[in-house]
Amino acid sequence: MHECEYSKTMMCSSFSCRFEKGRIYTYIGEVVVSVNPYRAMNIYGRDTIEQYKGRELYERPPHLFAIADAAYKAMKRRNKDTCIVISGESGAGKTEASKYIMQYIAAITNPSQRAEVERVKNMLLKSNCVLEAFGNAKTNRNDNSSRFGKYMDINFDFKGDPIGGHINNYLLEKSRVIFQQEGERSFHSFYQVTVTDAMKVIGFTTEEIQTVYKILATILHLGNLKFGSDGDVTLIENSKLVSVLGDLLSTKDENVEKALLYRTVATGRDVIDKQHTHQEASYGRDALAKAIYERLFCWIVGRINDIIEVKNYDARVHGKNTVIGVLDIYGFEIFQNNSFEQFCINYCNEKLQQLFIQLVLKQEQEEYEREGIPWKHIDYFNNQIIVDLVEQQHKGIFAVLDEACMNVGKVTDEMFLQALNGKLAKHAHYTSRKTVCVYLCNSVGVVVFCFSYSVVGFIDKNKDTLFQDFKRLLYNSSNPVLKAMWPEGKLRITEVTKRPLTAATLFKNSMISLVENLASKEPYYVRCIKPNDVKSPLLFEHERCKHQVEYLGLLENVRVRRAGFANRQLYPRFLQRYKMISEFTWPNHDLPSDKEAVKRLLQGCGFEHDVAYGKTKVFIRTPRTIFSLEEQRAEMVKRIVLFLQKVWRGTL
Ligand code: AD9
Ligand code: MG
Repeated sequence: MHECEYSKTMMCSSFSCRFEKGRIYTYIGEVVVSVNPYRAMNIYGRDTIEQYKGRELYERPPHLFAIADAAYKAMKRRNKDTCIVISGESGAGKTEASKYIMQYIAAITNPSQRAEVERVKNMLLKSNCVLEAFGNAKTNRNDNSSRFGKYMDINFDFKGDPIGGHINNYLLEKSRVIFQQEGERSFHSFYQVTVTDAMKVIGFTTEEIQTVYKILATILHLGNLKFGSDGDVTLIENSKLVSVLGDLLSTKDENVEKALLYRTVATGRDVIDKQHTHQEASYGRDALAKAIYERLFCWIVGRINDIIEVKNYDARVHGKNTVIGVLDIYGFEIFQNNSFEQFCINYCNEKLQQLFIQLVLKQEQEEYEREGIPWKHIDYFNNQIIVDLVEQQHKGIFAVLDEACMNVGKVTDEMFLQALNGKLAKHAHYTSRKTVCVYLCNSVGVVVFCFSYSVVGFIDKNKDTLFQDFKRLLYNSSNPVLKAMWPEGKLRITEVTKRPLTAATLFKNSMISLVENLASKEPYYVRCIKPNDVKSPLLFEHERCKHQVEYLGLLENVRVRRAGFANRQLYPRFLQRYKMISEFTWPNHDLPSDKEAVKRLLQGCGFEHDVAYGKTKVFIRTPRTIFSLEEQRAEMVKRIVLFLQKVWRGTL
């Protein structure tokens, strides 16, 4: 067996053994690997929170709470912005992990129970329910799949208590409102009413909530709207729906009908109404349904941001406020039929993978250099080539797509595919086998994954055209909440000149700024693994796991770790924790420095071979050494307690 294959098999066996014992978390260095247990686990309660609060990473068994605590401590002690990046494929447990992390942070902060901080914490937690209702849906991979990307900043004051937050949302899969693959559903919001409670609690007004319902109803009715033809004239078959839509959108029925059947075009100085063909009218109706849902979602995020934003905090008085960012984005997904949305989602994951590789290696390397520890470079597959293939200016797939969309006249998806073939035929990671498929090959180590996408729909989804007439219709609504969602509708036809940015460009730009933002913070990672496709708490499929180990780059992660050190601690901190296990350091040492004292302690325990001494920190190669130190410490604590009890009782 190839060495790489063997290592993967071993890694999966270890995850599998731990999974069977209910140990769903494992560390690779400071990265937490989480295997979805698909059952309720009794490991998130108050008692567990207490065990992890303020502890160092290796002092307790691997847990999400330990990572959350590490990010929190780094932020509080060093006044540093940190972030927790959660990745893994669809259904692997990212959203659940992000919620536990937030719950942990909420539980360990605000010991003095300040009312305002409690209010903020409550808002931050409740906002999740609202976002999930509107942005999540049942897919064939996950019953509660996030169909948008979410990055949430939590702001803290100088005491380390939450004072507000901000959410950035990324590319909602809005096509879901008009089409779902077999076995899937539209967004939860179309099936639930219990949302409303959470919306009320976080401060949406009754008028706002009513408008939300009206928009959902509009989308459902649009789904039933049918067009017919009378000769050359396009008609609405079930015209009664027009007045229903008029009521829901608080606008005149005839305006609704006109916007559905005509578009206003400027030809020179003249403005004329051009009738839609049957096909154009259907396209317009679907585009409207998608656009109003997307606009609703963005508006909800905006309202939540208004509610949770930091208020009344003067940095000059209270000091800098610091941030922990939590990223929960849609995971890699490959369905039977993959389209533009999957292409964007998977590109986003490639970008995050790139950041992971760079930061994990870079940080490691920098720390060894800073501390004067010898370091040997580790080779790894750099997926920058895949990221470039998608996003590079002029040559990347997005650029070719944008160019195709800019052409005047009818551009088809097939023409786009031909343009891609012309530009990328020789690219090592691109093949196009069938007429409608693009294969993006991501080679990690020796294995090559081919992700294939159908180009059908790429042009339309990228152009993302919504006729101006709809924007004007909605802006002219007498419902002020709805009107406020469509500010660009106030432009007259002759004033609209700028071509809007394409969906791909908007997404690319938002991904670039997301990665810049993450790179500016100290990152902590949670890598989620999905053990099986049937949501079973009992089944661990090794092949599936190996596949994920591969594309999450966990082997590289381990290699870096193996060549490096599992744990590092500042000398004074190390002594504070373990000084009681050595006669040279307990209760105090008389050596020239803490570094010398740590050396003496470790020599005495026989761990000399497993450590290296940096300028300010001791580096420990294997977790086993830490566990052994912890055991010796626990034994010593027990003995000291017994001794003290005897002293108190006077029985010594
Ligand atoms: V997607 O990319 O948004 O489609 P996620 O977010 O990775 O996906 P999610 O967190 O939604 O997956 O987890 C899927 C399901 O697994 C949840 O609905 C739970 O039923 C189950 N799950 C995940 N993590 C845990 C856990 N720690 N404990 C118990 C869990 N169940
Ligand atoms: Mg999710």
